[in-house]
Amino acid sequence: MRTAKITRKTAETDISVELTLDGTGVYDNQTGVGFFDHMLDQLSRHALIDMTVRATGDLHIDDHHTVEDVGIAIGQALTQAMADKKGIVRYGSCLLPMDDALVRAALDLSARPFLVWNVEMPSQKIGTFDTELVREFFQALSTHGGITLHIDMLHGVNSHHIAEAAFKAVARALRDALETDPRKADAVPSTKGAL
Ligand SMILES: [Mn+2]
Repeated sequence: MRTAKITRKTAETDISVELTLDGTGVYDNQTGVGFFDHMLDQLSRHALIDMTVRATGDLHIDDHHTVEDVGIAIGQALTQAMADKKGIVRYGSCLLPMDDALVRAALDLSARPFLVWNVEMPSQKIGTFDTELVREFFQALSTHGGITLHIDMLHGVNSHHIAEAAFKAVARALRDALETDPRKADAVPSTKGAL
């Protein structure tokens, strides 16, 4: 079983993340940011990664540090759980519709962090949540998970749908990329021999 546990404490946030990559999408995410919990639940459910997140952050300032630092911790946990990446498919992509929103995610578990973010949120807020924080989360996830991550919005008018479609698209792409390739289960999927 590929699992990881990360704890990360700073002056701004105190976070713990537990992941089981070969899970069934069982989740228990509590960050104090309701909409963000809803998005983390989607990530878990649609990647079939069991995920427990606890975060206590400086929400009296805003949600920024909490969302970014949870992204860092989940990225670190992914890196730890993937370990030597032996046998993984490595690449994944998904074109995901949610009502008006259509979002494409394509990723490479390359150990080369790179985020392409081509998403425009029509509103600044979803409830009390700042929509710009969705990008901050994926930037942190890409950097600390070592993921080349392209997220493109093809269509969308509702920010809740757009954000949720982005999380679900990345989740489905991650699920495929993390799967073991039975034709090459004993090898790292790179001509370099390492990722
Ligand atoms: Mn929703």
